[in-house]
Amino acid sequence: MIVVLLGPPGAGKGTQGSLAAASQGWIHLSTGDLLREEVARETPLGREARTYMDRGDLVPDALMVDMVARRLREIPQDQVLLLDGFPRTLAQAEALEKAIGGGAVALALYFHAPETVLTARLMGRGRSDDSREVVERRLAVYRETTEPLVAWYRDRGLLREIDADRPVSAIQEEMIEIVRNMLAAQT
Ligand code: B4P
Repeated sequence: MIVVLLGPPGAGKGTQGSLAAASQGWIHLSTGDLLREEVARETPLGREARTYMDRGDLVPDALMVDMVARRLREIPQDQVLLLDGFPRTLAQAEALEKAIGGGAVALALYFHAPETVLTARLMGRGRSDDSREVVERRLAVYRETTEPLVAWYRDRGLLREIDADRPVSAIQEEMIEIVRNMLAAQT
């Protein structure tokens, strides 16, 4: 069962995804983490991706779709997969449906928080793409390119909204409950 983690940079998708995977035995696949690994290993994909990430831009869809499709083929379908940071564009969402078949995404969890909160969190994290200028660019790219996915998943009846401007543990509790309820409904 695939659960898409959706939301702006800094909403805490990575934080929540890795905590839930550790406590529930679910799989957490973060495209941001995968890309940072490729960058650290200086692979051809990593070298190309880095130029986009350092500016706060999205890595081109073709590269992302290839990378994710390869990983998805390795994951058993009876596992809960928390897909973090993908899809980030409508083209990626459509490619995902094509790769795994319509209906395979069971839920899209939309983590949202005010921009002032997001900016403060990202500036405090200190990653190389967390300078003020790059953070502002990433938020603008999010509004333009990724936010339309909220309506796309809502129209399909898959969206659940989570207020991400709360303590990590409260968000985690709600997230786990939503996913467990979906699992129970499917069995
Ligand atoms: P990502 O790695 O996905 O990073 P993110 O969206 O900035 O962070 P996230 O929402 O996961 O927040 P986090 O838990 O870290 O993307 C990085 C880059 O990779 C993109 O800009 C893009 O270039 C590229 N990329 C990735 N996927 C792509 C795709 N599909 N297509 C194209 N390009 C792609 O939390 C942030 C901070 O807040 C942390 O310091 C955390 O400790 C803190 N925090 C979290 N929850 C909190 C809470 N409840 N209260 C207080 N602090 C909290």
